[in-house]
Amino acid sequence: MILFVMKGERKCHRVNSADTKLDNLKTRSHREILDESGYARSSRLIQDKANLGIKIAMRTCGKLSCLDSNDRMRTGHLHENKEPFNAEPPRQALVSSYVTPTEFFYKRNHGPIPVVDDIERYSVSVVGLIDKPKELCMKDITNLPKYNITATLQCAGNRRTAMSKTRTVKGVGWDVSALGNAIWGGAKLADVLELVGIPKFTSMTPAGGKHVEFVSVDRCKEENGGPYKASIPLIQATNPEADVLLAYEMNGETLNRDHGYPLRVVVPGVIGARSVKWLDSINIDSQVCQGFFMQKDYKMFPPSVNWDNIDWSTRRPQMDFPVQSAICSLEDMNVGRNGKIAIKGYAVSGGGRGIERVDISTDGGKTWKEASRYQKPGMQYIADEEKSDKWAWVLFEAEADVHSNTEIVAKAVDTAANVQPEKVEDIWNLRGILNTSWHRVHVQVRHSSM
Ligand SMILES: Nc1nc2c(c(=O)[nH]1)N[C@H]1C(S)=C(S)[C@@H](COP(=O)(O)O)O[C@H]1N2
Ligand SMILES: [Mo]
Repeated sequence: MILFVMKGERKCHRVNSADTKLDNLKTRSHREILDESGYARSSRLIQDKANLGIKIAMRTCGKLSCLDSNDRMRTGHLHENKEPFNAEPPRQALVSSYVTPTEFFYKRNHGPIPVVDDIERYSVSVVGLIDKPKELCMKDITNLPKYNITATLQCAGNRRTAMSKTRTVKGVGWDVSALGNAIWGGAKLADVLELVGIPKFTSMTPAGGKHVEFVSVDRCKEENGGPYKASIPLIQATNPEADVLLAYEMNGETLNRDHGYPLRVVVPGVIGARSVKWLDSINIDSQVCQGFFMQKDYKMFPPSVNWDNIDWSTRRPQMDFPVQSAICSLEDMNVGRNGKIAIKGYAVSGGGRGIERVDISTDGGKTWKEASRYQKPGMQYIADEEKSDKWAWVLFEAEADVHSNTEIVAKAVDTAANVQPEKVEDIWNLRGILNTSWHRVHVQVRHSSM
């Protein structure tokens, strides 16, 4: 199995809290560090919570993203050779297990990855349209009942590269692996909000709060150096069945820096962009978050909208993910021998809708047969069943007899009978999001000469 697809080398040295001398940095907002490869590293104090004196250091790099606590994965992924750090695993590795090992879980960042190292003094401020704003420390959160929720996180830009072949789109080029399925451990947001006096199933606070905004520690250029942020409706946040988590664990281990240490939001069934990492504060607001990634990005436009006529205010921020599937056992182009080939991949839908069916065609979409589906080994997957993980992907498997050059296609159907659209052209949009068109791979058969 080929696990490593390198697109560029990254060298960084660690800057830990001892090196950065946070206290000295208080007076200087910026300090440059040159590493052995000559790249300018900036170690910046990005936050000093006024009343608590909480310090969070963030590293930024001149040209390359920095390595972090889990250096191993930085060399184990296909990645973009640019900042910020984005990575996805090779297709084959992605579906080799139901739960995606953390090192194979895609990484999507809009700014440099922050270091939050003073965990004793770390806290989440809960502010806004509530009676009593509060600072919650890690203990307050870990003392709440802990839930392990298996949920697939998928970037809205997954499969963007294929969409850009129709017409150019703006955004990071992703193959089919900008998603992963993890077991997230943490407190339910509904329980956390109860700590600040917001009861379960609240759609509006007495002061008029209807949205829960998550504000992070990291800084992005799209926000003009401000923090990454996003919001979800209060009714979703206070519904324990929606399983929105403040997660401090991923796959049974402490969340690592790439994925949001020490605390991140996980909004199951919704595009990855709303699952804010490195949570800094929660703001109860009367309106939807006005941040860049809610208002000027991650919105779905029709194919007729281009950069000259776009009016961002005409569309709502994308939330639920539509039904998606992709074949992972084959690349876009394959040369194989006459005979049987294995077709394996994933299917997933948003909003907690299960996968009802995965159809496979070995003749470019003329005829179809159903693939078998599974989640946990030895347990039959049935969409909608209690035992099935409703927020998680379903892996599928089929076998095909291929005797001539052909196109193999996959399309999934969810429990609401939503089907993936046939053609990418029909759903093309200038930001290249939500490419959920039928996934096609080409197989060229080489007939052996006896
Ligand atoms: N603070 C912060 N949270 C963030 C982002 C970010 O850049 N900063 N990226 C978002 C996007 S677009 C996605 S798809 C997911 C990716 O999560 P992962 O890196 O853990 O896979 O995180 C989301 N949360
Ligand atoms: Mo994303």
